[in-house]
Amino acid sequence: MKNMDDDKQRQLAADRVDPGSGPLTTDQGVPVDDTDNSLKVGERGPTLLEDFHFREKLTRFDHERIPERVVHARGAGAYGYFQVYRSLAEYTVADFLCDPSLRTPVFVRFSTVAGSRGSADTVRDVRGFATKFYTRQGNYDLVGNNMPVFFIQDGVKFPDFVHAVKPEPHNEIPQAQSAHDTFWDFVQLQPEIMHMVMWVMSDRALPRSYRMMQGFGVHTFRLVNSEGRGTFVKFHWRPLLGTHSLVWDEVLRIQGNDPDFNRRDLWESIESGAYPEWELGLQLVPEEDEHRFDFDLLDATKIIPEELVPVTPVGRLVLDRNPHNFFAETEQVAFHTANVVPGIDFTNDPLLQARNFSYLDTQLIRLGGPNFAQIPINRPVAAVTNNQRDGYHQHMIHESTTSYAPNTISGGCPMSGVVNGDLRGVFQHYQERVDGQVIRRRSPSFQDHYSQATLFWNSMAGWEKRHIVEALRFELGHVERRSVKEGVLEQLAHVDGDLARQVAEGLGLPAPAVTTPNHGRSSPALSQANAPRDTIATRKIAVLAADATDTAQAGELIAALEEKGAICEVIAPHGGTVGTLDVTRQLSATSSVLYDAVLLADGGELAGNGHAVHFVREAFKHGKAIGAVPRGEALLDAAALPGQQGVVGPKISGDGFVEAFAEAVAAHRHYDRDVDLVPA
Ligand code: HDD
Repeated sequence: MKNMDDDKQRQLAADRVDPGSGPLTTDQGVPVDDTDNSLKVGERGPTLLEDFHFREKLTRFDHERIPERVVHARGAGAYGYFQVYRSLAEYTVADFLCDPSLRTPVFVRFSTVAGSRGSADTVRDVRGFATKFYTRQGNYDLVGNNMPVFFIQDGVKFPDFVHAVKPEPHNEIPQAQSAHDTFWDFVQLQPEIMHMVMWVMSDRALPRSYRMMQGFGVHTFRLVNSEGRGTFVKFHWRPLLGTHSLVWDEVLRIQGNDPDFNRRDLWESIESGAYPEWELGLQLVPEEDEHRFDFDLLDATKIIPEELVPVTPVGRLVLDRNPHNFFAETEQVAFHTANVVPGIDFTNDPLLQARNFSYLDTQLIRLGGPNFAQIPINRPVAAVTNNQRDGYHQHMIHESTTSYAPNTISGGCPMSGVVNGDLRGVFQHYQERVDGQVIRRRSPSFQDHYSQATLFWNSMAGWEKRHIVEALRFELGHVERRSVKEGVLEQLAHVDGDLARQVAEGLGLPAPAVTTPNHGRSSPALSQANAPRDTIATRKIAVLAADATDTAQAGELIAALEEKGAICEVIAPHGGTVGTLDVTRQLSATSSVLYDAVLLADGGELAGNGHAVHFVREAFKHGKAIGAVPRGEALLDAAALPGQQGVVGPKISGDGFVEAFAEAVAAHRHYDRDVDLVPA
């Protein structure tokens, strides 16, 4: 069911305009006779200043751009709803978390961090996962990422970190990449980054889809119940489709084939009715347990291992509606960590404290003044009543004669929401006693920078470790300064000696002499190898076919796979049709990297087609499932694949084939193939 009629959509409907078939007008509503020729003195003469339409049109064009976000500039968004499974009143007074019958409208924006607005989607980077809940008690923003930790511990380092990872200032190179000297120079000098470096060098930084990645609030926040009791909380989003990644070589090729890969994927799945879904999970820690761990809950470079505090599922998020206008909605949406509602509060995490300043501040420049909360996408569905009035772009016409408090002239309005001492429904800051010396120093409880980086490394499957080593070799291979590489190797040696040795070997540098012993602990929940792989829903399967294909048989296979939720596209040497099948794309106009799996519906002609052979080899190289009907055997032979892992057929057919192939596709990737031998 499309969520057409929630409070937010009803509110937005009033702002949506359809220029329809009306006449062309100026911004003042004056009909225009001709927008193709400027007003001139004679047909070949100079243009006149009095051509107000021409001047307005150019002026508006000249001012069309607003500053892109200083980080997370590239993104894509969608509307949906959130619904809690059961009341969480035991922990919080937040209305939207206490009423299971309530569907709270949301807008979610996914993003990459380092690249500019026009950069490619598939880069090695963290992904933003920001959710605006339009609750009845005002807007609540959960501004998270797809990784549960962060690069730095104190927000005062954020400009340094961002300057280091962004393109270098002298030549603005490289775009949307961390594989350069300034980033790794920062890494070698700022060891608190090492846990996050492990995540960013892992496949988590290459999500297959926004719909197939986890989200995390990162910080420890606080839930507050009606008695004022606080509970520490970490927020987790878990995708129903599983957590899946691309592989590095594929990522590089997708950048050229479809720079909008993740954006398009989100858009198309929502348009097709395959609405992405996440489950919200909470890790809850009673206040009295604050110091129970060997790390500090206030340190955003640390997770709470799920083996210590399980993630309790509490609700679901569904995205079911694309925006109507990218600029008006996705570009102008303004998130802010300090947008909280009663029952959700902050902690003294110094990173969070800095964010609570920075997001409001950045919107003032980005959106041009203090009234940005009136922009339709940002406007709460809850009533806004206060004395904040003037400033650029005020859209409301406030009619009261007063704009101060207290007053008698307006009967004291707007007045405090506290009626007869009843504090329910108003935001009350959590009452925490804080004592301390004014001091510019990091807490000693923030000093262990390596244990959890090691925990992450130890928790990885063999192929995940291999990918991390390859990523570090690639990144450091692009660093020019030997001293920087050596500094990073020394840092890696504190995470794991073997890791540092393998990376050093790839770089042709000596392994660090001093290594820190590995503590040997692991957390299975951290490995993507342990994530569920039980569905092929929305996986894209390329069906390679040609004129001689038995299209009746291919059609049946396609129907059986689509029945399981897969999306099949027919790829053939030419466009139009092959037999009874419509060709989605001709071979020369697409690439295997845009698909999750390949079905060889034919062999003969395709076995002699370089595009087809390359397609199969490349898919194999990237770990994808390959299915072949008996007629596809010749193409399989031509591809000369070194190994059978994840290759189904051509000897089995019928239902047995469909089931075996679906299982291979659901496994997502077959990483243990010997792909170095594949010349794709
Ligand atoms: Fe941030 C944007 C996530 C630390 C300052 N951040 C931004 C967005 C996401 C995050 C998802 C994009 C929101 C959107 O789609 O519009 N940021 C995080 C997470 C962090 C984090 C999960 C650590 C846990 N950020 C962080 C710090 C600071 C900022 C420490 C500054 C002290 N972030 C910003 C910003 C941005 C932003 C400069 C750029 C555009 C915007 O806010 O609206 O203010």
